Amino acid sequence: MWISFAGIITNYKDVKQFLVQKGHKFRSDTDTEIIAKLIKHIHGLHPNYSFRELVEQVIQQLEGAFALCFKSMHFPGEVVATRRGSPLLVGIKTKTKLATDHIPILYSKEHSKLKDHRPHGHEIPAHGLARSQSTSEFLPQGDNKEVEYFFASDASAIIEHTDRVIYLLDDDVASVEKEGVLKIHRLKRTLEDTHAREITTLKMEIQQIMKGNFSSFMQKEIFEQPESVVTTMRGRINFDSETVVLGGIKDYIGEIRRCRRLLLIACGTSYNSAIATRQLLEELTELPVMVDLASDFLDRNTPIFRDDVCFFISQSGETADTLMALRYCKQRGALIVGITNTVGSSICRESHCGVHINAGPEIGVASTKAYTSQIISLVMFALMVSEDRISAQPRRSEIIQGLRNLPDQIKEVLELDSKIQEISKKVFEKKSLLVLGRGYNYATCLEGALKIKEITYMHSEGILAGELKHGPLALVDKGMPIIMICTRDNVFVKCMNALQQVTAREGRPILICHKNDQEPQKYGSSVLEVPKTVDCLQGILTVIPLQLVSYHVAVLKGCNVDCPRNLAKSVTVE
Ligand code: G6Q
Repeated sequence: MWISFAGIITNYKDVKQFLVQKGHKFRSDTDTEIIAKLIKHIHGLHPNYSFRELVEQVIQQLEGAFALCFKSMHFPGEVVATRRGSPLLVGIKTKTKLATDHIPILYSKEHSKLKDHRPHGHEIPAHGLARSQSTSEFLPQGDNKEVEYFFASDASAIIEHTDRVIYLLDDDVASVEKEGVLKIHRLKRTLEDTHAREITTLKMEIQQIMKGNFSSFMQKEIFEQPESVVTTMRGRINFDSETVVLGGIKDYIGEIRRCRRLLLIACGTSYNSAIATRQLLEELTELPVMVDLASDFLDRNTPIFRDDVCFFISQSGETADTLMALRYCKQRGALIVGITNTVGSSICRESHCGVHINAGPEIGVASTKAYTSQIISLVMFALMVSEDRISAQPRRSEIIQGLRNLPDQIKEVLELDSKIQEISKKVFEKKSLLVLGRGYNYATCLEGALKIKEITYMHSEGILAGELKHGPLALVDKGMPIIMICTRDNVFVKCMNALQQVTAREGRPILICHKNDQEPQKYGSSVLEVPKTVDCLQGILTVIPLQLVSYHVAVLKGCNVDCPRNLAKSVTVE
């Protein structure tokens, strides 16, 4: 038995105990092994079951989140794959066009009821399909019937082979049988089911998932930001007429304007993008805005109302906590808005409406370009909601022009790379690094510290400068490395105050400030000058030096930049 497994089986101890009682011996303590033993056990009890039926029996016994792909010497030439809670897609490669762009679902319960009376293999196709769709025939047109199938968690793994994919849903069981025909089964029919899975054409280019001249995907993705912010805005902002249209949300804008409050729910970097935009959302929508970490939101059983609008921000669109929070809010009747980077992801499919951030595939575990594109997507949302408010027009206009200049300003910030590399040499052997700021730059502190922690394994904390005197100031002395963000906005004076408190305790921070701004510079041990933009966009320009600091420190420490220890790109378990 060959099994490819991603995810976690939460009841594996119970299953293992059951199998041990039945006489099975285990070589490891992994949840993968119980799956192999369980299928063997069921095969022993039901030797006539097909490979697909065995897998269906197995998944009924499993709890948790998983994507599984099976091959067995008992069923040569066959593959069976299934998912629950973890992403899984099937890539299809053919020489000629396929006969259909949908594949119907076959319902196994009906099949098993009727199979005694029908020849083997004649499953009952789904009802409710157009005649052209009601076929399980999934072969290419013409003489060349050759088909190759690819099973993967992420489209970037297969894009070099094919751009045609089917995204499987929870509990779909896809089987490729001997004759090379792909079928998708489900155990039972539900009302919500669409009875067919669509074949989607990916818009991803191969070079998007290649490292090119960069040493890691993270470095490539940091340097892609002048382009990724443009693709996020493309077709959505008209810089001349100063209008913004988000196609995935426009039909819901009236409902959103009438809502009780906006809730922004996410994890990690995606949560930081919500912090980065909360103030602007409050200002332009004039609505109360709550920002929550998905895990904490669920722990609190937070009250949700039918007239709430809940945003779920997620690069992967598969993060378990975020997805569960989405389902929690949906059950309570709130409007669900998904902000994701992954077309076809669970969050994408389960939202009522949403925005694809279009940052392109992000492969490095540490999120970089997705963060800046998430901020831009939320800013565009705020601009769209406030379009009919006359008093907001000057503010909207300055933000839209700020967005227009952003790509060039990002390029300017990226030119600081070699200076940042030199600064990183001074801090990479230290134990800790504090990042201080306030206002719109507070999110940058949180995000910068998160980047440093996750890829350099160095302790780092993002601290709101207003909180300094309530505790963190005790950490400050001449040996404590500090990065401080001090840009000219409505909290500049307060930031200068915090800076002086730090220097009075012999702290010599590395400063991120505006170009040619002499006042803060005299207090810094080193200075990183960034171009000035509108306050609510400044965080995009101040976070990039911190992304680069984390990158260079990780390289200097010999860490694996793209795959930091203990972390995964899609966190599909609680
Ligand atoms: C940060 C990480 C991580 C990520 C969360 C949420 O660098 O990538 O913090 O942001 O795990 O992931 P999603 O955005 O995919 O929901």
